[in-house]
Amino acid sequence: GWRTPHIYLFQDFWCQPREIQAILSFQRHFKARDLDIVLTTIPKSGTTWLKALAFAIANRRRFPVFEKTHPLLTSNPHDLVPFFEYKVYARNELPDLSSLPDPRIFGSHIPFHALPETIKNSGCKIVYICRNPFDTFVSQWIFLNKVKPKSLPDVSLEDAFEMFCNGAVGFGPFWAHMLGYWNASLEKPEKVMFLKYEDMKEDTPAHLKKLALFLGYPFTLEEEKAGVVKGLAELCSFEKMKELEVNKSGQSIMNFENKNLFRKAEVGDWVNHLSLSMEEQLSKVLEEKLGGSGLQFKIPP
Ligand code: PPS
Repeated sequence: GWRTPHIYLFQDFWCQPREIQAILSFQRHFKARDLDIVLTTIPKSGTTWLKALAFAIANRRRFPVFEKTHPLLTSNPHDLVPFFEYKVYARNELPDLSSLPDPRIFGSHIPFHALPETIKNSGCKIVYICRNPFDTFVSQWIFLNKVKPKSLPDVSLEDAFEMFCNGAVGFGPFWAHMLGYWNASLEKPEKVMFLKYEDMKEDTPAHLKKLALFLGYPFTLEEEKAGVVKGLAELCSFEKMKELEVNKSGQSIMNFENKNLFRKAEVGDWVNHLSLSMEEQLSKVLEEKLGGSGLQFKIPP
């Protein structure tokens, strides 16, 4: 019987067989440009948010933040910033990306070690957003049960948790995914930026300024005075995006409904789902796998 998702270890990370063709095509055929921006995440750690923020920042001359016709008001971020593996390379034909205007912005869940050399060797920027594994796990588990075929039974919290702690989760193990980008950002801070979901939530404007500077589109003092940083944060906020018509209906990633991308967006919601022994088990995994790396999470309580 079906209890847990069927995923396989491929190039040292876990994925579904249907994703492999597109991943290989992306690795073989993509040619990066110096002005490209590549946003990377493990699923459910803030991908949709980061896509919205980077799009709004890098395109704000073409699409001013306060304009009533801003694309983010009528399009889901995953349509404006496509995933390499779910959209760009997921078709039978190779895409023609040469005519796309700069800056081209793409997303990927692929771990750092599996990114094509062209991305690592060009001047393009990589931004990674990392979320604490407790909330990421809960968000993944709830999402999985929402989008799985109705004919299949729900995956239990216990089964999903065992897989997560063993590393068997899409694009994981999560610790290897995080450490790959964490170490890359320490080695090449001008190339790879490492953001944390919890920090971004705590002080969004400060992180937007850092992100804009890193991407090469720093906010001017004039913009700051005119409230552009704050306006941009509001445009991309969970509260704003969740209520947009396009995000209440419609589909962006494969056959998933956009509304499933917006749930609670809280830090620490995991306490409502995980038992004390689960908390202990996952804490132990974090200590074992991330201890000594310098990568830590601020999570209540
Ligand atoms: S995906 O499928 O990997 O692209 O999903 P991802 O966007 O990474 O993760 C979904 C979680 O992010 C929350 N979310 C947001 N947080 C802050 N700001 C904005 N704008 C935003 N949009 C989505 C979303 O609610 C999911 O987290 P949970 O904890 O499940 O609510």
